[in-house]
Amino acid sequence: MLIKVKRGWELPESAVTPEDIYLNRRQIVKALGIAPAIAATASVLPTGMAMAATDPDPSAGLYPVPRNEKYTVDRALTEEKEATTYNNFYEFGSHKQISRAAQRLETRPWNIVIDGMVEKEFEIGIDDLLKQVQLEERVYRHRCVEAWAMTVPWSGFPMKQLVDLARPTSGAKYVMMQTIAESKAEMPGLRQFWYPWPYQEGLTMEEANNDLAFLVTGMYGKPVRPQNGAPIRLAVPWKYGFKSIKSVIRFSFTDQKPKTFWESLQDKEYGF
Ligand SMILES: Nc1nc2c(c(=O)[nH]1)N[C@H]1C(S)=C(S)[C@@H](COP(=O)(O)O)O[C@H]1N2
Ligand SMILES: [Mo]
Repeated sequence: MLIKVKRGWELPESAVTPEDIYLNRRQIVKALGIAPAIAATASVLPTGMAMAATDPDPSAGLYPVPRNEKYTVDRALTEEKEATTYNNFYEFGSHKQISRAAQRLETRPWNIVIDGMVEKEFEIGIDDLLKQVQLEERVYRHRCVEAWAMTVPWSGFPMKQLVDLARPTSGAKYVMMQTIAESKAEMPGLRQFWYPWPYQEGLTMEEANNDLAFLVTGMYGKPVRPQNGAPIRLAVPWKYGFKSIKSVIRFSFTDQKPKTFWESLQDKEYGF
């Protein structure tokens, strides 16, 4: 097993003052739309005002989607319970038991920015994006550098469909992706300031257009869970798990090789 970072000096999460009482930017935006009068007195706002992950997901009706039999693996599926309770998502903590904490992630509204070397930069809401793509199910295996692996029936669409919507210019060589990192109350791991937030990953244009590169929006016939990267994450089965960036809010097309989260921490063990 590879050791990612020296952990001995990390602050235990319990030693940090909880910030739940503060309103984060997204909550403020949403609160303003609903009740401008109370938005001023932030501390009395009920936390349930913004959509919690436990609310009905507006995309729930889209699943299950037909399985693409071209992509299956010769392995038993990982139990759903396991795939949704043993996770890596450092924004919620640098251990595997982040699934409960991840329920705080507000997955609606969820706007995705497409920018950089594209014909025209734009922003699109996840539910609008879902209307413009063809969803299918694929069984992929992903392997973490820590030597555990999962076999999961993901639902989503080939990343090529997003590239086509984005219309990169001919000079674009890479696509850089970024995970949301707006609120420490929502994502307590962001308090671990020594990590290079936001989580960032990259693919070459060739990799992004490879039919295997899959943008995941569902799993086990349901919308993808927050702990697994709701509402949209990557799955690139020919790479280690760390490439499969979760909860993406930005796809940026560029001719510069993007810096990636793990590479900037330990480039010997985590290549591009
Ligand atoms: N934003 C973000 N994406 C991430 C990570 C992370 O910490 N933050 N961890 C990566 C790693 S190391 C792995 S192995 C997979 C784990 O995905 P899973 O929890 O759905 O199995 O997510 C990847 N994507
Ligand atoms: Mo990983």
